Amino acid sequence: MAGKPRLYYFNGRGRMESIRWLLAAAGVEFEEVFLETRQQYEKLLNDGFLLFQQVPMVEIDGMRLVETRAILSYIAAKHNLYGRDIKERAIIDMYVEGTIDLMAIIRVHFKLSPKEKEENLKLIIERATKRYFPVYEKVLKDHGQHFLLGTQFTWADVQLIEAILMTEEKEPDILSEFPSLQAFKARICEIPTIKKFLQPGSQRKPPPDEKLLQTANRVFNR
Ligand code: GSH
Repeated sequence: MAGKPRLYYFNGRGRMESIRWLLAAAGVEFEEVFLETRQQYEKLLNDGFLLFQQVPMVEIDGMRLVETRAILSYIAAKHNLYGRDIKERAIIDMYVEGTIDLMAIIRVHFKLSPKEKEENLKLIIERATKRYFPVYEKVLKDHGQHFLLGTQFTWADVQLIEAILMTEEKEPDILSEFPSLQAFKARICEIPTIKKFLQPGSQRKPPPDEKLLQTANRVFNR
């Protein structure tokens, strides 16, 4: 199990995408095992590799980790992206949770009926522009530094750029009222590891589609 982290998930974004983002931002190479069949999933279950019978699962440093937040916080701590003390960690956790809640609304969009999609898009725009983005905008504007935690690049920045790009896929002008977030986005996208992850051919996944849903249904017998 030594060597590069190995990620077990579908060949799609889902809950694993933030883990891919964080590893990529930290400059860590990783391997992926894509679940395509029920048999693959049953083998993982029978081998006792999935603590709660769920993916994402990541083999890393001799462990088999499940639970997305646990995996993310381990990677963040390991690569010095999780603050310098417990107070900074608490702040990072708050910022991260905001992005997770926003992305959870976006993540389900593709599965909805046309009518539900309309409602969901309204909710995405409302939550992004009224609840979450104003907070990050104010933090950046108030301290005038490059990153959410000031001069320190952290997991919170990685989550925020992922959330911004995901939201823009649904509403391209979403940052129009947020100049500090626009500048943040431009800066973060120039960080070499992130720039590389944004290039075509990287391990970043495209927006989910019907095929991904069918694969998940097949694997989970739904
Ligand atoms: N709390 C878990 C996490 O954050 O990782 C939830 C994981 C989860 O719901 N995974 C889904 C799954 O494995 C795939 S995205 N579902 C199968 C099941 O729950 O039986």
